[in-house]
Amino acid sequence: MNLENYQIESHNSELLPKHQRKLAFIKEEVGNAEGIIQKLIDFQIGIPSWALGTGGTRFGRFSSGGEPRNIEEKIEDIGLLHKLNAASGAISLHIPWDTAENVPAIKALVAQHGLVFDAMNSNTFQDQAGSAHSYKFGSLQHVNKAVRKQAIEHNIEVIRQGVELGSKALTVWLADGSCFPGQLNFRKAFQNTLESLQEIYAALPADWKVFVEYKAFEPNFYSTTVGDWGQSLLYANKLGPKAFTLVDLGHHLPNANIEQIVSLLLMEGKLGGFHFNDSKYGDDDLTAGSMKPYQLFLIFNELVEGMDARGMNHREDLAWMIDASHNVKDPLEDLLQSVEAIMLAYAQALSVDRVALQKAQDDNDVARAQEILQQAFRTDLRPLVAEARLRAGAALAPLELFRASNVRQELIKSRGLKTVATGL
Ligand code: RM4
Ligand code: MN
Ligand code: MN
Repeated sequence: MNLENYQIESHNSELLPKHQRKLAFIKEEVGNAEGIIQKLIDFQIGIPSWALGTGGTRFGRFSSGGEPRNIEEKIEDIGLLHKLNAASGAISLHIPWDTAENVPAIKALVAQHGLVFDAMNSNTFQDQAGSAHSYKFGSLQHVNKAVRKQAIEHNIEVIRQGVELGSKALTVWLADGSCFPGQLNFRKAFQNTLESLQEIYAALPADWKVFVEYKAFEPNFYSTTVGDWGQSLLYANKLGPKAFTLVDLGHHLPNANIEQIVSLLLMEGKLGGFHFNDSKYGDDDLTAGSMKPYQLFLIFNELVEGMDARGMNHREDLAWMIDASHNVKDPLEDLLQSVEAIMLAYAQALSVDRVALQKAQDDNDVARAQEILQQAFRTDLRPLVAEARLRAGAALAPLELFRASNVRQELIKSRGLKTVATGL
């Protein structure tokens, strides 16, 4: 479904007077408002191709209808999000869920929607029809060399597809691990995984990166072979300069200090990418910022500080992506909310008074340091995020416009009520 420019313009003109009042107020409050707005305009968040349908759990799946039936329709959905918020300008594909058959046509469609291809994702956590070996006991770690070889070749095939599409990175998330004590020799599993990753690394084009994503548990419940940032960093360091750690917010044990992890990975030049979501218990894949918005802000605070310390480009130098699953909400509405929460946390982090914070740290003035951070977090910067959208030609209130234009009803009309998207 296409949203026309005039629809956005009439939506914006209705909301404009109220928006301008709020913007004028916040510009008085925040010193560098114009600088923040420009950074927000530049910032883009990748949307995963596997999160455009209704997710579900192993207990059930309740489709909201009109789900994209193929990669073309997934691109159209992301194009629509991008039209609404001008901040969802990248798509991340999961292979083989979203293999492009007609590459030139897919590239043209992506360009037509103003999108680019983000990191490619391999899948060695499910068995695919027709494949010779099963991943029941792991893939890159497997005790049987033939299974490892199959998984390595799949990753190299994903790189090949990514090269054709113009992607520049491969994300490897492994379900590998063990469910029971004694099942695995940890050291051998690590070494097999490392050797397999080395073969994949050797197939990377010169200008590509590989991201090693870690996860503490699930689907294996006793050990995970890339279980935390320490293990991921070990692999990344042993692999070489094109290998980085990828942080998925839902992949930590409860209460992990993710902002500290991010800070140290950046210090080491080994943070490569991000998967945003939120959780209360584990890998819940909930809407970013829906549970712990202060934590999201604190993470962005370290990201901005750490990237600036290394002179990094906020938009280009890390791969930013949402990785969520939508069980009860409309996936598109959920993604709009996630992008909004991420942009807001980024804006808040940009507004932190860094000079004052450093002084408070140097003076061991703990109360002052807390005040500085909470001042940034509690100041309502939503008008700056909205203004960035307005200047980029998008909607002041994307979710409202999404609903007012009956997008879901239109999608159901054209695609049907009982469609099922590949993915989570
Ligand atoms: C995993 C992990 C990966 C994603 C899969 C679908 O938990 O987060 O990034 O590709 O889910
Ligand atoms: Mn992830
Ligand atoms: Mn996950």
